[in-house]
Amino acid sequence: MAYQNRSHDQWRAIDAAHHLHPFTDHKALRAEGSRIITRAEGPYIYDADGREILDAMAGLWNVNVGYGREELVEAAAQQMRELPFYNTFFKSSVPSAALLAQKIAELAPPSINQVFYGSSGSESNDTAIRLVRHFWVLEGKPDKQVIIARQMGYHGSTIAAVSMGGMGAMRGQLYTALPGFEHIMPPYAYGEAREGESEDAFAARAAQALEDKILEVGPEKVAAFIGEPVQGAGGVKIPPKGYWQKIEAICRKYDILLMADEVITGFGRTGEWFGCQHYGFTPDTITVAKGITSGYVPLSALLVGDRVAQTLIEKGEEFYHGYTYAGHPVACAVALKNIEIMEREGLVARVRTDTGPYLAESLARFADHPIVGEVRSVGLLGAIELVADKASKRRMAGPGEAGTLCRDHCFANDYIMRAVGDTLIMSPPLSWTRAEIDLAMAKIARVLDLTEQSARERGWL
Ligand code: PXG
Repeated sequence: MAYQNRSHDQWRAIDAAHHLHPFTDHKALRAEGSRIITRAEGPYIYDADGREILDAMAGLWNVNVGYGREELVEAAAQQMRELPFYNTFFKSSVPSAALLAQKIAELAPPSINQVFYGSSGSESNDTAIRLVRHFWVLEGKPDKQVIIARQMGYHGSTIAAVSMGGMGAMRGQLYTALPGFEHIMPPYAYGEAREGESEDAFAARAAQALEDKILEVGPEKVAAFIGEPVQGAGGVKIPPKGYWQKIEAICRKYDILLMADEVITGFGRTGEWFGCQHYGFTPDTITVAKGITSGYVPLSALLVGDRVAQTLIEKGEEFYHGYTYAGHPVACAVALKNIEIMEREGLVARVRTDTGPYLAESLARFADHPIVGEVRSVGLLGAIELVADKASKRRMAGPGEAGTLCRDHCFANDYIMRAVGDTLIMSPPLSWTRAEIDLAMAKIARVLDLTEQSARERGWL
């Protein structure tokens, strides 16, 4: 095997010498050393010591068909042999990009029929920002430029994506944020609902925040609203029933485009091909990445609804935008094979009817655990929120400290969940069966107990 010829420490030394990691305190990481993952198979990843680790994050929310899929390797190899690269600029195209666009149009809501490719969620969100603003200029309404997004929303790491995003720490490092973005409250009932407020009333209040913001900015200046159907990196924040219908109605009332960022929810995560189908609303654009190729190679896309596409196509003016790797033939060939696997194995329906409900039922058992404030899930997205006191929702320690403690217990027990603040989240491969969910639940039971014990030792409880 390719990278089995050095020890973990040797790999760590090579890595620490020259590699700057994303989202990392580099001083702390170099003191501690990275965990080097050398291979993976099915639901497991293996580190350089050969430890077998159950990966309940599917890589980074993306390895939806699981690891070790030879068919995807073959699809890439065959495409590389035949045509490793050609661009899709200057009136050229490649078959896999065309076929994938056709396939996506078939899976997406009926009014979404066009695809603009990129290589990452951030890139495709930049495409989305540029395209919706350009759309309004073509429509003769050049003042409609402001995009309204949400606090705790994650749309990527480029300057535009962070300016649009609602992550406080990231925005703090923008130093100069791009203008033209506004933010409203997230539909996060556990953290934001008032004492005694019903689900309906909270949904109405969270959606009303959009209408209030539109009126504050002026509808003639607002281009679009963007949201993730379920806020992923913000902590798997699942909207209350009716929220998306209300948001959609407000967008239509003021003639504002509705943009869905489905980088996490796209390609089956909620038990439908797209999260908007799960929640029953129809966006004007959908951003996808991650699960489109199950992460085997990078690919993203902006799916464009008929209204925006028609204007773009009919006006006949060049849209000066595009990336070298837009419609990369290898990435598109892998995506086609990935979707074929998902269809053949019925993975989306399985999440909807079997593994999704089973995950919900399994996680619910932890609701009574002394340090658990709330468990929530939709499809194969799950979250466990840690608190010191259930009634007051008081946190155990400083921001994120309990979450980090629990995550470290996960790692030490060969299990991967991610912590967002004090919320532990999971987003396992859609190929997981009940058996893998059971394995994960056994790990969770153990790490919650260990976290409680460590918290007591620290005087947090
Ligand atoms: N939108 C959403 C909803 C995302 O979750 C992006 C856009 C950006 O995609 P790229 O491919 O540019 O990273 C994302 C990515 C985490 C984590 O730790 C989440 C993401 C990326 C990296 C880390 O939760 N989401």
